[in-house]
Amino acid sequence: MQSRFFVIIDARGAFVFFSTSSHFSSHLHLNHQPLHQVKAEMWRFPDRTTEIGTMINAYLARSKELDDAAVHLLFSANRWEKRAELLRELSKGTTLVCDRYAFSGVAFTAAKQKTGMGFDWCRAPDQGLPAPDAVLYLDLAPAEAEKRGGFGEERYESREMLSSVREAFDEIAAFVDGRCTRWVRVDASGSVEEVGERVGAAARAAVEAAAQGGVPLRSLWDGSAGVVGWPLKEEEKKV
Ligand code: FDM
Ligand code: MG
Repeated sequence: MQSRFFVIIDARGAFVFFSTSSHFSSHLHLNHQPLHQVKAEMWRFPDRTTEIGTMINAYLARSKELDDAAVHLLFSANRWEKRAELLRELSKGTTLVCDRYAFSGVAFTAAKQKTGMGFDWCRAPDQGLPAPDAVLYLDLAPAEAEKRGGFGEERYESREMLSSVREAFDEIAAFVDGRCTRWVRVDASGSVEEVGERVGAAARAAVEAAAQGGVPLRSLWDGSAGVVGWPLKEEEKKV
């Protein structure tokens, strides 16, 4: 079974669609239907469990102030510190479904509109990380997002910020779609069941398209084969 890599960008307060356990021999389920009998793992970024993730968590929870550029680099470093494990799982044939990735990194920092921190600057630190086969972007109007549970507790959860983030995502979509990944916009308005149906259909299509392709792992952001540290050496596959 060829391994695949997908990213979901979940609107704040949206629902959980995946009933994958974190064990790596679990099966990927979408909308409560087994999608494929594939070995799948659910990941998320930021990974708040590492030391870097602890700093990010404190920043998001507003208990710590950090420089905008520094925190952007921490989010990126949080992906880099998981790179070896991510590549190892892919080399073992595990399909990874990941909640947020570098696309959120670029969108949230670019949305701050700081001088000198445009899209090029925001993309730079993630250059060379593996690109996912597809991005499922769950799009929701900020006015709708704020009605959902838990909204407003963390940094960035304001209508103004999310409007700016949404515009940034449109630019990112235009830049990455067809270059290093496939960008699939999913309407995240409506009930749990409705959104679940849409995500299920989009994910099914993405998995099927990726399963046919035999496409090699590509790199952020240019789609080249230059993924840092890939393919793994024999001894790196073990660990
Ligand atoms: N976020 C997430 C960033 O600002 N940069 C990143 O690189 C990533 C992965 O952190 F507001 C933001 C996006 C969101 C917050 O929230 C994480 P969740 O609920 O854990 O996805
Ligand atoms: Mg989330």
